This record gives sequence, C-alpha cells and structure tokens, in this order.
Amino acid sequence: MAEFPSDFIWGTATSAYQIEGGYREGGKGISIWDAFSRIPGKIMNGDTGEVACDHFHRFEEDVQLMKDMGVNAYRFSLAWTRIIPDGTGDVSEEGIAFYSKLIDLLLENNITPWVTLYHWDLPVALEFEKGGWLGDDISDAFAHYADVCFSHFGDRVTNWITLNEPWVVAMLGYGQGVFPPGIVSNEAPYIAGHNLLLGHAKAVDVYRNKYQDKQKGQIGIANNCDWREPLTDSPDDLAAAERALEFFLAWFADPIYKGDYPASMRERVGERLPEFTAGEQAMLKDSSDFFGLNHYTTMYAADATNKNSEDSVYGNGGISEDQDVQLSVDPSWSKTTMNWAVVPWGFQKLLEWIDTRYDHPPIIVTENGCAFDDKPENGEVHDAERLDFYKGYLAGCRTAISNGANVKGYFAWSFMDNFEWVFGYSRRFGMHYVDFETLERIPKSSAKWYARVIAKNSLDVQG
Ligand code: PNW
Repeated sequence: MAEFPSDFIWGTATSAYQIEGGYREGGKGISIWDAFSRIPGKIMNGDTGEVACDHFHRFEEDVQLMKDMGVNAYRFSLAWTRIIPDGTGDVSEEGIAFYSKLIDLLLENNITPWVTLYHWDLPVALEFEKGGWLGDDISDAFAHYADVCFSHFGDRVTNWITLNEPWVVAMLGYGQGVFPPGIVSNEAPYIAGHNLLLGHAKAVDVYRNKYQDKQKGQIGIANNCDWREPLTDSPDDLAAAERALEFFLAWFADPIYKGDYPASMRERVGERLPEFTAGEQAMLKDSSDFFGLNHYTTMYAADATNKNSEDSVYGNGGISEDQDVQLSVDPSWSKTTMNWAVVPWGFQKLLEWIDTRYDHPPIIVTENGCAFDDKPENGEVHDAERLDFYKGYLAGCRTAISNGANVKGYFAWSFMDNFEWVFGYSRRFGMHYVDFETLERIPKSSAKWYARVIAKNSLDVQG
C-alpha cells in the first residue's frame, strides 16, 4: 500500500534566519546568529544570513511556488528580533505586519501555517542581559514573546511549535560550541536544555490558559533525533542503542510525556542534571498536543563503557562521555553532502520506537530531507538522489503507519536551498534551487515529484 491517510498533512518547512534576509529592515533587532555569523572563521566561506534567499522581499513569489507544489501546510519560524527587537521590550508593528501579510497570503492559498516560535535566533540583547539559555529568567522572556505572538497571530494561526530542536541548541551551542553562543562544556548543555524545556512549558501554559479555548489551536514542540541501531544483538549493545536514544530524544520528550528526565541520564549525569520542582513537572507533563519530529539519519551504536574514548567514534560530541556509546556507520550506506547516511528503515524504526515509548502520540514529522550538490542544466535541476531519498523515507513512514504509528503529517526540509548554519550556502537542502547571485528560484525534479505524491496522496506516482 502506497497510500497515506486521507487527511494527511503534506507540507514543507523553512526557518527565519535561513531564508529571510532583510536583517536590518523593518525595525528588526540583532540575533545571536546575526552576531555569530560575523565572527571570522565561524561560518564556511564567511557567509551570513543577511540576504539569504531574500524571502523578506520575495515571500509572495515563494507562496506561489508552494501553491504550485500543492502543499496544504507550510512550516516557518518567526524571528523573535522582528517582533520584539530587544527581546523583552516594545513590540515592532512593522515586524507584526510582515508576518501578518505572509499568514494572510498562505490562508488565501489554502496553505495552513505551522508556526515555530523559536528556531535558534535569540535576540542578542538577551544573550548579554540574561546569559542566553543559561539565564534563570530566560524562560519567562520566551513565554512573554510567545504571548505576543499568540495575541497577534492566533486568530489565524492554529498550529504552534514552541521550540525547534532544543537538543541542537543545547549540544551545539553549549556543549560543542560550534553554534552560538559558542560555549564548550559538559554541564552547560544540561542547564540550557532545562531552561529550554521550562520555556516550552511556560509558553504552552500561556497558550492553554489565555488562548486555546478561543483560538482552538494546537501547540507542541519539534525535537530532533537520528535512529540508533544496535551494532550487534549483544545485551550491552542493545542497551547502548537505547541509552543513545534516551540521551538524544528522551532527554526532551520524557519530561513532556512522563514528567522527568530518563533514569539513564539521572544515573550518569548526576548533579550536572538539574531537577524540576513538582510545579514544573506538572506544567511540563502533557505539554505537547502532538509529537513533532525532525529526522535526518541513522548510526550504529555499540557499548563503549570499557573503551578509551580516544579510540572511539563519537557522533554526539561534548557530553558523549556521559553515554559511553560508540557510534559508527555501515560503509555501504550512501551519504548526503552533510555526510549523513541515507537509511530509510531507520526512520521507520524511530517512528515505531516513539509510538511505543510515548503511548501512541499523534506524530508530525516537522522535518526530513537531505543535502546534495545540485547543479542547474539548461534551466532545470534533476536532483535524482534527493528524489530517491524522499521515496525511501516516505515509504519508511508509510510502513510505520501501517504498523500502527499515528503519523499525521510530513514536512519536507526544505522548501528551498538556504543558509545551512555553519555550512553557509554550501549545502543545498531545497526542493527549489536558489541561485544565490540572482536569487532566482527553480523547482527541482523533487518538487515536481512531491506535487504528484501530494495530488494522489500516494507514493504510487511516476518517478
Ligand atoms: C536541522 N545534528 O538542523 C534544523 O532544524 C534545520 O534548520 C537545518 O537546516 C536542518 O536540520 C539540516 O541541518 C540540524 O548535528 C542541525 O544532528 C544539526 C543536527 C541536526 C539537525
């Protein structure tokens, strides 16, 4: 069976800093990504998001291209600095007006907006004043910003995502230090993660108490996780793979579905892992109306308890020594230009793992996609490898659904090539090619194939 449920959500996704540009326009304040990308050596080729895809000026053309693809949903993020330039003070009417126009245009085209409140672009003022996500009252600042967004857009936006990938913020920003604010630590990630979870819970609390009855929307979080396949069927490797998934996904999902961090983290991280008060636990538990999942790749996991960490391949960096998991890939797996292995069955297994561990939640795949070295030829872009990727991963998703997982929707990352964080413009994830000199967009073969899949609600379409 290649068909999907009849009410399946077919979407595509982007984020503000990666596509908007216009970084000093419309009264926008400066974010930590604006600042970080100006530090020499941080971003490949010295790229920044200052122009990006110029979506700030070209959003009408972009919505038309989405319409041509036939998506019924579009996931994008709001730049906190466009809405509250200094993070906590005055609201910028120009910023509100920009997103209002975009939301109205999407609705006119029957494309449902799925709005992420935070996709990593923290107002730099809050980095200075509050110590970013390490600060004690950063979660209140986030809840206040969320309140402003619900009050201005909630009459039209009924699908909210509080945070995108708190794991990435905590690990890459506060563990490995390759993302802003660039901190290297084996303790800071757990503090940042804790405050991210509290920020999520407080924003959901505001939504539920002040808006949800009237606006009748839903709110959740988007966590990211790769699949971890046990390298062998030894009990130690089985436990290592489970532990790796707990340190990756359950770190953020267990507090939301079960009220606390997984026991494996408590045991291994000890005092570096903060505690929730009873009140915080109550606020966190059941604070997501859907299970948002961003998924990209798979690795093998083996127990590394008795190994010298210098001999090991650690894919999780920073705090990986807390896990004692050695990661590896099968050399026969094909790879994307991110060096991420293409393993569609890993996606299927992860969806089923979530279904089991979290008691059959409605799952929205908020991101899935791949980077390849696309090249236009005579005005067309034949991205055969990306097409194969999507065919495989969507088939994995379809199998998970027939095995009982409650997958409600799927967002392809990304709508168009964009600023891929520390890789700048050197990695292309889009279903639309962007010429970063002329800013021309070209629908790739994958966009045309995705349109056929959506129209038929089935993978049984012409390749
Ligand atoms: C996600 N990792 O980032 C983000 O949500 C997108 O903004 C991004 O463009 C996309 O995936 C592709 O990278 C990730 O190190 C960044 O595991 C890093 C990791 C995972 C996801």
